Amino acid sequence: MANVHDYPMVAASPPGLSGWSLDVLLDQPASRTGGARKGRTMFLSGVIEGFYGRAWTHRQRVEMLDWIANAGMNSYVYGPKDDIKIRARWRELYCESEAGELRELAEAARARKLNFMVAIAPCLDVVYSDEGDLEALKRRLDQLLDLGITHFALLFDDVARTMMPADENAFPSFAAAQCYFANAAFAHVRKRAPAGTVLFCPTEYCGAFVGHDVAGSEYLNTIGAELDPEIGVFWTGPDIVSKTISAESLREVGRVLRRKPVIWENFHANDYDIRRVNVGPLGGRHVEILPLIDGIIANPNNEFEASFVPVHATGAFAGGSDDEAVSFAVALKAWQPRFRLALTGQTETLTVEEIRLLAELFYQPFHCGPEVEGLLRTARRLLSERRPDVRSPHWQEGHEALVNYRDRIRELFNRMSELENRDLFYAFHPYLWEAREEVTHLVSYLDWLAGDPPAGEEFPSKDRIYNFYRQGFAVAIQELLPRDANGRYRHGA
Ligand code: GDL
Repeated sequence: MANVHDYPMVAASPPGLSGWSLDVLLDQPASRTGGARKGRTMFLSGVIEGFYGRAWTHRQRVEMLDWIANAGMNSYVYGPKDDIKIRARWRELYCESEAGELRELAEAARARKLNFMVAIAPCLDVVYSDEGDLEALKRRLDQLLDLGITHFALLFDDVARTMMPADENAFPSFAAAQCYFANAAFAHVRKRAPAGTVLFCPTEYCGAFVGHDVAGSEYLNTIGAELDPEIGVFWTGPDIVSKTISAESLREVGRVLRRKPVIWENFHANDYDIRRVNVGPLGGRHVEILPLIDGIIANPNNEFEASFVPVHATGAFAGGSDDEAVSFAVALKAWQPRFRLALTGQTETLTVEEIRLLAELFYQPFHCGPEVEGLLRTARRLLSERRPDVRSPHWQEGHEALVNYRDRIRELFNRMSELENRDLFYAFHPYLWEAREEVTHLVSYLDWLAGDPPAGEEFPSKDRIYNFYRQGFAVAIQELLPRDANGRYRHGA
Protein backbone atom coordinates (compact mmCIF):
# COMPACT_ATOMS: atom_id res chain seq x y z
CA MET A 1 0.00 0.00 0.00
CA ALA A 2 1.41 3.32 -1.02
CA ASN A 3 2.58 5.52 1.77
CA VAL A 4 1.86 3.07 4.48
CA HIS A 5 5.41 1.77 4.47
CA ASP A 6 6.27 4.10 7.33
CA TYR A 7 3.20 3.17 9.34
CA PRO A 8 4.96 0.44 11.36
CA MET A 9 7.47 3.04 12.53
CA VAL A 10 4.63 5.18 13.81
CA ALA A 11 3.10 2.20 15.53
CA ALA A 12 6.36 1.06 17.01
CA SER A 13 7.39 4.45 18.34
CA PRO A 14 7.05 4.83 22.11
CA PRO A 15 4.27 6.99 23.54
CA GLY A 16 6.92 9.72 23.53
CA LEU A 17 5.94 12.15 26.21
CA SER A 18 9.02 14.20 25.41
CA GLY A 19 10.65 13.33 28.68
CA TRP A 20 7.51 13.84 30.76
CA SER A 21 6.25 11.29 33.16
CA LEU A 22 2.55 10.74 32.76
CA ASP A 23 1.87 11.66 36.36
CA VAL A 24 3.49 15.04 35.96
CA LEU A 25 1.53 15.63 32.81
CA LEU A 26 -1.75 14.73 34.40
CA ASP A 27 -1.37 16.54 37.66
CA GLN A 28 0.03 19.88 36.63
CA PRO A 29 -1.94 22.71 35.09
CA ALA A 30 -1.09 23.05 31.42
CA SER A 31 0.39 26.47 31.98
CA ARG A 32 2.84 24.99 34.45
CA THR A 33 4.00 22.46 31.90
CA GLY A 34 4.79 25.30 29.52
CA GLY A 35 8.28 25.44 28.20
CA ALA A 36 9.24 21.91 29.13
CA ARG A 37 6.95 20.30 26.62
CA LYS A 38 7.78 20.89 23.01
CA GLY A 39 5.16 22.41 20.79
CA ARG A 40 1.70 23.25 22.09
CA THR A 41 2.03 24.37 25.67
CA MET A 42 -0.71 26.95 25.93
CA PHE A 43 -3.93 26.22 27.80
CA LEU A 44 -6.50 26.63 25.03
CA SER A 45 -9.68 28.49 25.74
CA GLY A 46 -12.19 29.79 23.28
CA VAL A 47 -14.87 28.91 20.82
CA ILE A 48 -15.31 26.37 18.06
CA GLU A 49 -17.89 27.12 15.45
CA GLY A 50 -18.44 23.41 15.20
CA PHE A 51 -22.18 22.85 15.03
CA TYR A 52 -24.55 21.52 12.39
CA GLY A 53 -26.93 23.95 10.73
CA ARG A 54 -26.61 27.49 9.42
CA ALA A 55 -23.15 28.86 10.08
CA TRP A 56 -22.34 32.33 11.43
CA THR A 57 -21.64 35.13 8.97
CA HIS A 58 -18.21 36.61 8.35
CA ARG A 59 -19.21 39.76 10.22
CA GLN A 60 -20.39 37.71 13.18
CA ARG A 61 -17.15 35.74 13.23
CA VAL A 62 -15.11 38.91 13.45
CA GLU A 63 -17.33 40.06 16.30
CA MET A 64 -16.97 36.66 17.95
CA LEU A 65 -13.22 37.25 18.05
CA ASP A 66 -13.93 40.33 20.17
CA TRP A 67 -16.18 38.37 22.49
CA ILE A 68 -13.51 35.69 22.90
CA ALA A 69 -10.81 38.24 23.64
CA ASN A 70 -13.04 40.19 26.03
CA ALA A 71 -13.88 36.97 27.85
CA GLY A 72 -10.15 36.48 28.42
CA MET A 73 -9.83 33.52 26.07
CA ASN A 74 -7.29 32.84 23.36
CA SER A 75 -8.65 30.77 20.48
CA TYR A 76 -11.27 30.50 17.77
CA VAL A 77 -11.68 27.33 15.72
CA TYR A 78 -13.36 27.69 12.35
CA GLY A 79 -15.20 24.42 11.85
CA PRO A 80 -18.86 24.84 10.83
CA LYS A 81 -20.34 21.58 9.58
CA ASP A 82 -22.15 23.89 7.14
CA ASP A 83 -18.90 24.60 5.24
CA ILE A 84 -18.94 21.76 2.73
CA LYS A 85 -15.21 22.13 2.15
CA ILE A 86 -14.59 21.06 5.73
CA ARG A 87 -16.33 17.70 5.36
CA ALA A 88 -18.02 16.48 2.17
CA ARG A 89 -15.63 18.26 -0.21
CA TRP A 90 -12.56 18.30 2.02
CA ARG A 91 -10.27 17.67 -0.96
CA GLU A 92 -11.30 20.95 -2.68
CA LEU A 93 -9.38 24.14 -2.18
CA TYR A 94 -11.20 27.29 -1.10
CA CYS A 95 -12.04 29.69 -3.92
CA GLU A 96 -10.57 33.18 -3.89
CA SER A 97 -13.38 34.86 -1.98
CA GLU A 98 -13.56 32.11 0.64
CA ALA A 99 -9.81 32.21 1.06
CA GLY A 100 -9.99 35.99 1.33
CA GLU A 101 -12.43 35.78 4.23
CA LEU A 102 -10.28 33.23 6.02
CA ARG A 103 -7.23 35.44 5.57
CA GLU A 104 -9.19 38.36 7.02
CA LEU A 105 -10.25 36.27 9.98
CA ALA A 106 -6.68 35.10 10.55
CA GLU A 107 -5.54 38.72 10.53
CA ALA A 108 -8.37 39.83 12.80
CA ALA A 109 -7.44 37.06 15.23
CA ARG A 110 -3.77 38.04 15.12
CA ALA A 111 -4.68 41.66 15.83
CA ARG A 112 -6.47 40.47 18.96
CA LYS A 113 -3.63 38.09 19.88
CA LEU A 114 -5.85 35.05 19.39
CA ASN A 115 -5.05 31.67 17.86
CA PHE A 116 -7.01 31.10 14.70
CA MET A 117 -7.55 27.45 13.82
CA VAL A 118 -9.19 25.96 10.77
CA ALA A 119 -10.82 22.54 10.79
CA ILE A 120 -10.66 19.92 8.07
CA ALA A 121 -12.75 16.78 8.47
CA PRO A 122 -11.75 14.23 5.87
CA CYS A 123 -13.63 11.52 7.69
CA LEU A 124 -16.60 10.82 5.43
CA ASP A 125 -14.85 9.20 2.50
CA VAL A 126 -11.11 9.30 3.06
CA VAL A 127 -9.01 6.30 2.13
CA TYR A 128 -6.25 6.56 4.70
CA SER A 129 -3.86 4.39 2.75
CA ASP A 130 -4.34 6.30 -0.49
CA GLU A 131 -1.35 8.49 -1.20
CA GLY A 132 -3.59 10.73 -3.30
CA ASP A 133 -5.80 11.46 -0.29
CA LEU A 134 -2.83 12.38 1.87
CA GLU A 135 -1.61 14.65 -0.92
CA ALA A 136 -5.09 16.22 -1.08
CA LEU A 137 -4.95 16.95 2.64
CA LYS A 138 -1.50 18.48 2.29
CA ARG A 139 -2.74 20.70 -0.55
CA ARG A 140 -5.56 21.89 1.70
CA LEU A 141 -3.09 22.58 4.50
CA ASP A 142 -0.73 24.33 2.10
CA GLN A 143 -3.44 26.67 0.89
CA LEU A 144 -4.25 27.62 4.47
CA LEU A 145 -0.58 27.86 5.43
CA ASP A 146 -0.11 30.23 2.48
CA LEU A 147 -2.85 32.40 4.00
CA GLY A 148 -0.82 32.65 7.21
CA ILE A 149 -2.88 30.05 9.11
CA THR A 150 -0.75 27.69 11.18
CA HIS A 151 -3.23 26.06 13.58
CA PHE A 152 -5.48 23.25 12.46
CA ALA A 153 -8.09 20.86 13.74
CA LEU A 154 -8.52 17.45 12.13
CA LEU A 155 -12.00 16.23 12.91
CA PHE A 156 -13.13 12.60 12.75
CA ASP A 157 -16.40 13.03 14.63
CA ASP A 158 -19.79 11.59 13.76
CA VAL A 159 -18.76 8.94 11.25
CA ALA A 160 -19.11 5.18 11.16
CA ARG A 161 -16.24 3.29 12.74
CA THR A 162 -15.58 1.27 9.63
CA MET A 163 -12.74 1.38 7.14
CA MET A 164 -12.70 1.24 3.38
CA PRO A 165 -11.63 -2.23 2.11
CA ALA A 166 -8.24 -0.84 1.00
CA ASP A 167 -7.55 0.39 4.53
CA GLU A 168 -8.57 -2.92 6.10
CA ASN A 169 -5.54 -4.47 4.45
CA ALA A 170 -3.22 -1.58 5.20
CA PHE A 171 -3.86 -0.85 8.88
CA PRO A 172 -4.43 -2.99 11.93
CA SER A 173 -7.26 -0.72 13.10
CA PHE A 174 -9.37 2.31 12.34
CA ALA A 175 -7.57 4.25 15.07
CA ALA A 176 -4.18 3.33 13.65
CA ALA A 177 -5.27 4.59 10.23
CA GLN A 178 -6.39 7.92 11.66
CA CYS A 179 -3.16 8.28 13.64
CA TYR A 180 -1.08 7.62 10.57
CA PHE A 181 -3.01 10.27 8.62
CA ALA A 182 -3.03 12.86 11.40
CA ASN A 183 0.66 12.36 12.20
CA ALA A 184 1.54 12.84 8.55
CA ALA A 185 -0.54 16.04 8.44
CA PHE A 186 1.10 17.28 11.63
CA ALA A 187 4.59 16.59 10.28
CA HIS A 188 3.67 18.52 7.15
CA VAL A 189 2.43 21.50 9.16
CA ARG A 190 5.54 21.49 11.32
CA LYS A 191 7.82 21.41 8.30
CA ARG A 192 6.29 24.64 7.07
CA ALA A 193 5.37 26.28 10.38
CA PRO A 194 7.64 25.28 13.28
CA ALA A 195 5.13 26.64 15.82
CA GLY A 196 2.12 25.17 14.00
CA THR A 197 -0.33 23.00 15.90
CA VAL A 198 -2.91 20.32 15.19
CA LEU A 199 -5.88 19.32 17.32
CA PHE A 200 -7.53 15.97 16.68
CA CYS A 201 -11.16 15.07 17.29
CA PRO A 202 -11.43 11.31 17.68
CA THR A 203 -14.40 9.31 16.44
CA GLU A 204 -14.93 8.10 20.01
CA TYR A 205 -15.00 11.53 21.61
CA CYS A 206 -17.09 10.88 24.72
CA GLY A 207 -17.63 8.21 27.35
CA ALA A 208 -21.03 7.17 26.00
CA PHE A 209 -19.45 6.11 22.70
CA VAL A 210 -17.30 3.53 24.49
CA GLY A 211 -20.04 2.29 26.83
CA HIS A 212 -18.45 4.47 29.54
CA ASP A 213 -15.47 2.14 29.59
CA VAL A 214 -12.75 4.53 28.47
CA ALA A 215 -9.90 2.36 29.74
CA GLY A 216 -11.29 -0.59 27.82
CA SER A 217 -11.54 1.22 24.49
CA GLU A 218 -9.09 -0.26 22.02
CA TYR A 219 -9.68 2.75 19.80
CA LEU A 220 -8.78 5.33 22.46
CA ASN A 221 -5.79 3.33 23.69
CA THR A 222 -4.44 3.21 20.16
CA ILE A 223 -4.95 6.96 19.76
CA GLY A 224 -3.09 7.46 23.03
CA ALA A 225 -0.20 5.28 21.94
CA GLU A 226 0.16 6.23 18.30
CA LEU A 227 -0.99 9.80 17.82
CA ASP A 228 1.96 12.20 17.94
CA PRO A 229 2.13 13.36 21.57
CA GLU A 230 2.13 16.97 20.48
CA ILE A 231 -1.28 16.67 18.85
CA GLY A 232 -4.06 17.74 21.21
CA VAL A 233 -7.16 15.55 21.49
CA PHE A 234 -10.73 16.78 21.87
CA TRP A 235 -13.10 15.17 24.37
CA THR A 236 -16.71 16.18 25.15
CA GLY A 237 -16.94 14.41 28.53
CA PRO A 238 -19.03 11.40 29.53
CA ASP A 239 -21.66 12.38 26.96
CA ILE A 240 -21.93 14.46 23.82
CA VAL A 241 -23.60 17.12 25.95
CA SER A 242 -22.28 16.37 29.43
CA LYS A 243 -24.27 17.31 32.50
CA THR A 244 -21.09 17.10 34.55
CA ILE A 245 -17.46 16.32 33.79
CA SER A 246 -15.69 14.88 36.81
CA ALA A 247 -12.01 15.07 37.65
CA GLU A 248 -11.97 11.29 38.01
CA SER A 249 -13.27 10.78 34.48
CA LEU A 250 -10.67 13.18 33.09
CA ARG A 251 -7.84 11.45 34.91
CA GLU A 252 -8.88 8.25 33.22
CA VAL A 253 -9.19 9.88 29.79
CA GLY A 254 -5.78 11.48 30.29
CA ARG A 255 -4.19 8.15 31.18
CA VAL A 256 -5.68 6.44 28.13
CA LEU A 257 -4.93 9.25 25.68
CA ARG A 258 -1.52 9.78 27.31
CA ARG A 259 -2.17 13.49 27.31
CA LYS A 260 -4.70 15.78 28.86
CA PRO A 261 -7.75 16.20 26.64
CA VAL A 262 -8.97 19.52 25.32
CA ILE A 263 -12.65 19.81 26.23
CA TRP A 264 -14.92 20.35 23.23
CA GLU A 265 -17.66 21.90 25.33
CA ASN A 266 -21.14 21.17 23.96
CA PHE A 267 -22.94 22.44 27.08
CA HIS A 268 -24.48 25.40 25.25
CA ALA A 269 -24.85 23.80 21.81
CA ASN A 270 -28.42 23.72 20.50
CA ASP A 271 -28.11 22.25 17.03
CA TYR A 272 -29.53 18.94 18.27
CA ASP A 273 -32.85 20.47 19.35
CA ILE A 274 -34.41 23.30 17.40
CA ARG A 275 -36.78 24.06 20.29
CA ARG A 276 -34.19 25.40 22.67
CA VAL A 277 -31.42 27.89 23.11
CA ASN A 278 -28.97 27.83 26.02
CA VAL A 279 -28.15 31.23 27.43
CA GLY A 280 -27.16 30.56 31.04
CA PRO A 281 -23.76 30.12 32.65
CA LEU A 282 -21.66 26.98 32.29
CA GLY A 283 -22.75 24.46 34.92
CA GLY A 284 -21.73 21.06 36.27
CA ARG A 285 -17.99 21.74 36.00
CA HIS A 286 -15.67 22.45 38.92
CA VAL A 287 -12.40 24.28 38.59
CA GLU A 288 -10.65 21.21 39.98
CA ILE A 289 -10.80 19.81 36.44
CA LEU A 290 -8.68 22.63 35.00
CA PRO A 291 -5.33 21.02 35.85
CA LEU A 292 -6.52 17.85 34.14
CA ILE A 293 -7.28 19.38 30.76
CA ASP A 294 -5.26 21.16 28.11
CA GLY A 295 -8.07 23.53 27.27
CA ILE A 296 -11.78 24.17 26.93
CA ILE A 297 -13.35 25.23 23.66
CA ALA A 298 -17.07 26.01 23.61
CA ASN A 299 -19.30 24.95 20.73
CA PRO A 300 -22.25 27.25 21.51
CA ASN A 301 -25.69 28.03 20.12
CA ASN A 302 -26.23 28.28 16.38
CA GLU A 303 -27.78 31.68 17.03
CA PHE A 304 -24.75 33.92 17.25
CA GLU A 305 -26.43 36.54 19.44
CA ALA A 306 -27.61 33.89 21.90
CA SER A 307 -24.02 32.78 22.45
CA PHE A 308 -22.79 35.86 24.29
CA VAL A 309 -23.30 34.55 27.83
CA PRO A 310 -22.00 31.07 26.95
CA VAL A 311 -18.77 32.57 25.60
CA HIS A 312 -18.39 34.89 28.56
CA ALA A 313 -19.14 32.14 31.06
CA THR A 314 -16.72 29.71 29.41
CA GLY A 315 -14.07 32.42 29.73
CA ALA A 316 -14.85 32.81 33.41
CA PHE A 317 -14.53 29.08 33.93
CA ALA A 318 -11.27 28.84 31.99
CA GLY A 319 -10.02 31.73 34.12
CA GLY A 320 -10.64 29.74 37.30
CA SER A 321 -14.16 30.61 38.45
CA ASP A 322 -16.92 28.01 38.70
CA ASP A 323 -19.42 30.17 40.59
CA GLU A 324 -22.40 30.03 38.23
CA ALA A 325 -24.31 32.88 39.86
CA VAL A 326 -21.34 35.23 39.71
CA SER A 327 -20.35 34.41 36.15
CA PHE A 328 -24.00 34.77 35.08
CA ALA A 329 -24.31 38.19 36.71
CA VAL A 330 -21.06 39.46 35.20
CA ALA A 331 -21.98 38.16 31.74
CA LEU A 332 -25.45 39.75 31.86
CA LYS A 333 -23.96 43.13 32.64
CA ALA A 334 -21.48 42.80 29.78
CA TRP A 335 -24.31 41.75 27.46
CA GLN A 336 -26.59 44.67 28.30
CA PRO A 337 -25.27 47.22 25.74
CA ARG A 338 -26.43 44.94 22.91
CA PHE A 339 -30.04 45.35 24.08
CA ARG A 340 -30.47 48.94 22.92
CA LEU A 341 -34.02 49.97 22.05
CA ALA A 342 -34.59 51.34 18.58
CA LEU A 343 -36.86 54.20 19.63
CA THR A 344 -35.76 57.50 18.10
CA GLY A 345 -33.40 59.64 20.11
CA GLN A 346 -33.02 57.15 22.91
CA THR A 347 -30.04 55.30 24.28
CA GLU A 348 -32.05 53.13 26.64
CA THR A 349 -31.35 49.43 26.85
CA LEU A 350 -33.30 46.66 28.49
CA THR A 351 -32.49 46.49 32.18
CA VAL A 352 -30.21 43.79 33.52
CA GLU A 353 -33.24 42.35 35.33
CA GLU A 354 -35.13 42.03 32.05
CA ILE A 355 -32.15 40.38 30.40
CA ARG A 356 -31.88 38.01 33.35
CA LEU A 357 -35.57 37.14 32.93
CA LEU A 358 -34.87 36.31 29.29
CA ALA A 359 -31.77 34.25 29.99
CA GLU A 360 -33.42 32.35 32.85
CA LEU A 361 -36.14 31.14 30.51
CA PHE A 362 -33.54 29.65 28.16
CA TYR A 363 -30.85 28.79 30.62
CA GLN A 364 -29.00 25.48 30.49
CA PRO A 365 -29.60 22.15 28.79
CA PHE A 366 -30.58 20.48 32.06
CA HIS A 367 -32.30 23.31 33.96
CA CYS A 368 -34.17 26.56 33.61
CA GLY A 369 -32.81 29.46 35.64
CA PRO A 370 -33.26 29.51 39.44
CA GLU A 371 -36.25 31.87 39.43
CA VAL A 372 -37.99 29.94 36.65
CA GLU A 373 -37.41 26.63 38.45
CA GLY A 374 -39.05 28.19 41.54
CA LEU A 375 -42.08 29.32 39.55
CA LEU A 376 -42.42 25.91 37.94
CA ARG A 377 -42.44 24.35 41.41
CA THR A 378 -45.17 26.80 42.40
CA ALA A 379 -47.22 25.96 39.30
CA ARG A 380 -46.84 22.23 39.93
CA ARG A 381 -48.00 22.71 43.51
CA LEU A 382 -51.06 24.71 42.44
CA LEU A 383 -52.04 22.07 39.93
CA SER A 384 -51.24 19.02 42.01
CA GLU A 385 -54.66 18.73 43.71
CA ARG A 386 -57.82 17.66 41.91
CA ARG A 387 -59.94 20.19 43.84
CA PRO A 388 -57.54 22.75 45.30
CA ASP A 389 -58.66 25.09 48.07
CA VAL A 390 -58.39 28.19 45.88
CA ARG A 391 -59.24 30.45 48.81
CA SER A 392 -56.25 29.38 50.88
CA PRO A 393 -53.57 32.09 51.18
CA HIS A 394 -51.07 29.54 50.00
CA TRP A 395 -52.92 28.99 46.70
CA GLN A 396 -53.63 32.68 46.20
CA GLU A 397 -50.01 33.66 46.76
CA GLY A 398 -48.86 31.12 44.20
CA HIS A 399 -51.48 32.30 41.72
CA GLU A 400 -50.41 35.90 42.18
CA ALA A 401 -46.73 35.02 41.68
CA LEU A 402 -47.58 33.42 38.35
CA VAL A 403 -49.77 36.33 37.24
CA ASN A 404 -46.92 38.65 38.01
CA TYR A 405 -44.47 36.46 36.13
CA ARG A 406 -46.75 36.35 33.09
CA ASP A 407 -46.94 40.14 33.08
CA ARG A 408 -43.18 40.45 33.19
CA ILE A 409 -42.79 38.06 30.27
CA ARG A 410 -45.37 39.95 28.22
CA GLU A 411 -43.58 43.19 28.90
CA LEU A 412 -40.25 41.60 28.03
CA PHE A 413 -41.72 40.31 24.78
CA ASN A 414 -42.94 43.79 23.84
CA ARG A 415 -39.65 45.44 24.71
CA MET A 416 -37.63 42.79 22.82
CA SER A 417 -39.69 43.59 19.72
CA GLU A 418 -38.26 47.11 19.82
CA LEU A 419 -34.59 46.11 19.87
CA GLU A 420 -32.31 47.89 17.45
CA ASN A 421 -30.24 44.71 17.03
CA ARG A 422 -32.62 42.60 14.96
CA ASP A 423 -30.37 39.54 14.98
CA LEU A 424 -30.58 39.57 18.75
CA PHE A 425 -34.35 39.94 18.59
CA TYR A 426 -34.73 37.07 16.11
CA ALA A 427 -32.39 34.82 18.06
CA PHE A 428 -35.09 34.73 20.74
CA HIS A 429 -38.31 35.66 19.01
CA PRO A 430 -39.81 32.18 18.35
CA TYR A 431 -38.81 30.89 21.78
CA LEU A 432 -40.05 33.94 23.62
CA TRP A 433 -43.29 33.93 21.68
CA GLU A 434 -43.89 30.37 22.77
CA ALA A 435 -42.95 31.09 26.40
CA ARG A 436 -45.38 34.02 26.47
CA GLU A 437 -48.19 31.94 24.96
CA GLU A 438 -47.70 29.07 27.36
CA VAL A 439 -47.47 31.15 30.52
CA THR A 440 -50.48 33.21 29.40
CA HIS A 441 -52.47 30.04 28.90
CA LEU A 442 -51.39 28.61 32.25
CA VAL A 443 -52.43 31.79 34.06
CA SER A 444 -55.82 31.85 32.26
CA TYR A 445 -56.39 28.36 33.55
CA LEU A 446 -55.41 29.35 37.09
CA ASP A 447 -57.69 32.42 36.86
CA TRP A 448 -60.54 30.15 35.88
CA LEU A 449 -59.75 27.72 38.71
CA ALA A 450 -59.67 30.63 41.14
CA GLY A 451 -63.38 31.15 40.40
CA ASP A 452 -63.95 27.62 41.77
CA PRO A 453 -65.79 26.15 38.72
CA PRO A 454 -68.06 23.15 39.35
CA ALA A 455 -66.39 19.75 39.11
CA GLY A 456 -66.28 18.43 35.54
CA GLU A 457 -66.81 21.81 33.83
CA GLU A 458 -64.66 22.26 30.73
CA PHE A 459 -62.08 25.05 30.66
CA PRO A 460 -63.30 27.49 27.97
CA SER A 461 -59.74 28.00 26.58
CA LYS A 462 -60.68 31.29 24.94
CA ASP A 463 -57.13 32.48 24.33
CA ARG A 464 -55.80 29.43 22.61
CA ILE A 465 -55.51 28.70 18.91
CA TYR A 466 -57.01 25.32 18.15
CA ASN A 467 -54.42 22.56 17.88
CA PHE A 468 -51.74 24.71 19.45
CA TYR A 469 -49.87 21.65 20.67
CA ARG A 470 -47.07 20.49 18.47
CA GLN A 471 -48.14 18.03 15.83
CA GLY A 472 -46.50 15.90 13.22
CA PHE A 473 -44.06 13.08 12.77
CA ALA A 474 -41.59 13.83 15.57
CA VAL A 475 -44.37 14.34 18.11
CA ALA A 476 -46.13 11.15 17.03
CA ILE A 477 -42.91 9.20 17.63
CA GLN A 478 -42.33 10.87 21.00
CA GLU A 479 -45.85 9.96 22.09
CA LEU A 480 -45.17 6.33 21.23
CA LEU A 481 -42.45 6.21 23.86
CA PRO A 482 -44.07 7.36 27.11
CA ARG A 483 -41.41 8.86 29.33
CA ASP A 484 -41.03 9.23 33.05
CA ALA A 485 -40.29 12.62 34.61
CA ASN A 486 -36.60 12.23 33.70
CA GLY A 487 -37.36 11.52 30.07
CA ARG A 488 -36.40 7.84 30.38
CA TYR A 489 -38.45 4.84 29.41
CA ARG A 490 -38.05 1.11 29.62
CA HIS A 491 -39.63 -2.03 28.34
CA GLY A 492 -42.66 -3.10 30.30
CA ALA A 493 -42.60 -0.15 32.69
C1 GDL B 1 -21.66 16.49 18.01
C2 GDL B 1 -20.78 17.14 17.02
C3 GDL B 1 -20.96 18.64 16.96
C4 GDL B 1 -22.36 19.06 17.39
C5 GDL B 1 -22.57 18.58 18.79
C6 GDL B 1 -23.88 18.98 19.45
C7 GDL B 1 -18.81 16.89 18.48
C8 GDL B 1 -17.38 16.47 18.60
N1 GDL B 1 -19.38 16.77 17.27
O1 GDL B 1 -21.71 15.31 18.09
O2 GDL B 1 -20.68 19.07 15.66
O3 GDL B 1 -22.51 20.45 17.32
O4 GDL B 1 -22.50 17.18 18.81
O5 GDL B 1 -24.97 18.50 18.72
O6 GDL B 1 -19.39 17.29 19.45
